Amino acid sequence: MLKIVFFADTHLGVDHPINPRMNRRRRGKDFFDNYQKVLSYAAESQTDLVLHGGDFFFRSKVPAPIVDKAYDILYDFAENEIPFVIVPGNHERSVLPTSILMNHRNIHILGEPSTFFFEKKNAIIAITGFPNIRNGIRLQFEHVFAEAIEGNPDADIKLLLLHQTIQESQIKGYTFRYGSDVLPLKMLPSGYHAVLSGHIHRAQIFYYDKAENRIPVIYPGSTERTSIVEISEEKGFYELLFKEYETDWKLVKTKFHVLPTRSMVRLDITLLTEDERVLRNLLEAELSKLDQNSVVRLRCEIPETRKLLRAKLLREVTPETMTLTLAPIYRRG
Ligand SMILES: [Mn+2]
Repeated sequence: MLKIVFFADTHLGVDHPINPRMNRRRRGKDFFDNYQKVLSYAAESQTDLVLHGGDFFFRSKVPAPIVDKAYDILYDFAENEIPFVIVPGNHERSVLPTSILMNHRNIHILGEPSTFFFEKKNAIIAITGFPNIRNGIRLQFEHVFAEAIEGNPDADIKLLLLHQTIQESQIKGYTFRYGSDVLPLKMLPSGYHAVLSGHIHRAQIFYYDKAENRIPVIYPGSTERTSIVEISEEKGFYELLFKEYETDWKLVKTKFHVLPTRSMVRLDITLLTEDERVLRNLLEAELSKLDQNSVVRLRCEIPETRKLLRAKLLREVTPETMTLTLAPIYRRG
C-alpha cells in the first residue's frame, strides 16, 4: 500500500496577533495545532507523500513570526524524508512568502504550471498542478494544464493538485455549476487517479467520468472553521491509499480523518433594552449554557441594545475559555 496525506486551507495566522493588547482566548493556536496534527499523523503513519492544496496562510501578507513558526514546523516534518508538495492558493497571491526554509530538499512548491515526480514503493507518482488562477479558470485551464504536463514521461500514479472551484463542489446551501471562475468537470483530464483541490472549505468527494473511468474530485476542506458558514462542518484531512495490481496502481481507499475543533455557536440577541445590567445578565445567562470552549459569534441588530455591546462589556461577560466575536450588522437591500 502506498499512502498519501492530503490537506488544505490551513489558514495559519488567523486570530494570532504578535503582540496582543488584550488577554482573551484567541483561535490562532487552534489553527497551528491542527496543522501540526496532520503533519504528526503523516510522520507517525509513515506516509509516502504529503500534499497541501493551498491557502497555507490566512492572507497574502503574513507577519514574519507567523511565517517562521509555520515554516519551522514544516522543516521539522521535512526532516522525516517525506516529500511535501504545496500548490499556492488565493491567499498566497499565488506565491508563498519566500524563506530559506522553503529550499529544503523535501519541500516542493508548484509555483508555476509543472509536475513533480516521486518514486515510492516501486511506483512513479506524478503530481501536476499550477498556482491558483483568480479570474477566468475556465478559459485558461486548457493551456495552463498543457504547460504543466509538457514533455512528461508516463507515471504509475497521476494526481492533479489545484486550488480552484470545480463544478459540482458545494458549500452550505449552494452548488457551484457555471461561471468563468468555475472549472467545468468535462475539462478535467483522463488517465488521472484523482483531482485534489483546496479552496472550498467543506470536505467532499464527487466524481467525473472520462474515458470509461470514474475519477474522484477530492476537497479535504479547511482544517479549522474559518467562517460561520462552516458552523456544522466536520474538519479534517484525507488519507489516500493506493494498491498495485498486475497492470496498474489503483486508488483503493479514501479515508477522512476528523480533526478536533471547538464548537462554533451563533448567539442572537433580539431583546430591546437600554439598560446595560439587563443585557449583562442576559449575556451571562446565555453564555453559561454553552460549551465553555465555544467560539461564539454574537449577533444583535436591535440598535438600542447593540449600542450597549461595547468591547469592555463583551470582555467582562465572556468566560476565559471562550472566544467571542460580534458579527457586523447585516444591511438589507
Ligand atoms: Mn481558503
